Amino acid sequence: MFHQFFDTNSSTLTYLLADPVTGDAVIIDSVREHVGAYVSFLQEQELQLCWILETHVHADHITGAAGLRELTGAHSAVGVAGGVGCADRLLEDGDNIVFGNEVIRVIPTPGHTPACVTYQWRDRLFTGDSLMIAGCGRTDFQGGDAGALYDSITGKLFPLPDETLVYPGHDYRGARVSCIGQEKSINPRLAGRSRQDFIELMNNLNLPQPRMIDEALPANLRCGHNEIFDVHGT
Ligand SMILES: N[C@@H](CCC(=O)N[C@@H](CS)C(=O)NCC(=O)O)C(=O)O
Ligand SMILES: [Fe+2]
Repeated sequence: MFHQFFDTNSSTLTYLLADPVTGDAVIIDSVREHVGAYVSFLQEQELQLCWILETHVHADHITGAAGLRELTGAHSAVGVAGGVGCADRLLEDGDNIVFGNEVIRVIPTPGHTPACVTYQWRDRLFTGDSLMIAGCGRTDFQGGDAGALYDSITGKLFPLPDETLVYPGHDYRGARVSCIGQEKSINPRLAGRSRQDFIELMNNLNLPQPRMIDEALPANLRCGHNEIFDVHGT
């Protein structure tokens, strides 16, 4: 079972996967403002949330991890390099996340941030801000590294079968899914570009900072808790 949610404010794509037999579910890249909607969906579909997964420490929205943990008892997980000590599990290369009879494999894809991971489940990839549809994550803050991103995309994602589906962490143009073959051939940031071309392009994007970065980064490093909660130690 598979469901895609969209947050219009940050253009974040959130994914809910579930084993239809056992009802065990995971959510990838939740957004705090939609925790109520996720919980209603889980209840309507009679699912139990097991894992709250992050593709990285987000700069543009606050994760729903804190609320989802409290309301569902699910465990949170994020790449080990993210410095999110409050997470229940810190993910490393090749780790498996099990829900019901389903397995997700963790593929580190650093570059947008050092702790970015891609989740592989069946025929699909949840690439976060590593590989986007006709784009990729920026590399100008949060320890971003254009060379590392090029190596992650071309070395770890592009070798996968062309028909592997690509579900990104954001889409700013209304697209919802792509595949490896399509991105390899027509992604304008990557197709036909050398590593050096890519680095030059990424280092000259001159994008404005995400609107919520000052609020989002510290909260996401606290698993979605804001400072007021932390002062009281909860
Ligand atoms: N206008 C958006 C910008 C968001 C943004 O910078 N997104 C990051 C991901 S956290 C990115 O990599 N964007 C890629 C791009 O715009 O090409 C906001 O303020 O939230
Ligand atoms: Fe991001």
